[in-house]
Amino acid sequence: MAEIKAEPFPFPVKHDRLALIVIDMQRDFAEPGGFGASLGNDVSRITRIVPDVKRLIQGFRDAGLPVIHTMECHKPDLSDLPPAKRNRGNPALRIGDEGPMGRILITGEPGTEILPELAPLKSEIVIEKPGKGAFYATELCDVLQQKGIKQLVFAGVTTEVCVQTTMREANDRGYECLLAEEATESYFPEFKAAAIAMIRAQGAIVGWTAHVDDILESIAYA
Ligand code: C5J
Repeated sequence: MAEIKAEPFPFPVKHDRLALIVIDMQRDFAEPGGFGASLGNDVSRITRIVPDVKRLIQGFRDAGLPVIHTMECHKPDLSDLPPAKRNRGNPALRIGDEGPMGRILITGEPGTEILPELAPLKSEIVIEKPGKGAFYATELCDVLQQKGIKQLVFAGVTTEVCVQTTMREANDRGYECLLAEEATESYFPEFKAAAIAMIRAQGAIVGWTAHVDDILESIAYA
């Protein structure tokens, strides 16, 4: 059986069942003036992982494997935004407010878009999600079932919020999950480290973690 070098033990990869999920690599989380910055975060941490996310995406495309992108965003009338989410955190700009890149985290606004360097191909699926987890109130489950996907490699931001939430949702639905360590980031380095540790603890209780190079080497020979 093929394996990817991973922690806490090798990931038993089935290349014909594998997809990449790139979580929320949006301008609103990565650029000054966006939602992440309005919460007081240092967004330069997020832009630093772009080269690793890009080469992971390219590796999956070159191998002919599915790449799925997600975007955290809401309808312009905010009907899918619970007040509890909108009011949380006392940010300088709330979701739906007009900011320098358009309305914060609203579908179709410039700041909500995926970073241009990581833009989805027209043929790739983009899941718009109103929650932190990508399975909540989306078509992701149906998409994965239609494609026969059973294993998911995760990249994107932030490690301990939308990435970890989605990995836990996927794990509970029976998917084997592998987090690409250099292709995920948090505004808080200690939270990234803790998320990685808790994901792979207790015999991969949520999933595995691996280096981008080891994942790319495996899919190059798929
Ligand atoms: C957050 C995310 N952190 N994509 N969203 O609000 O992790």
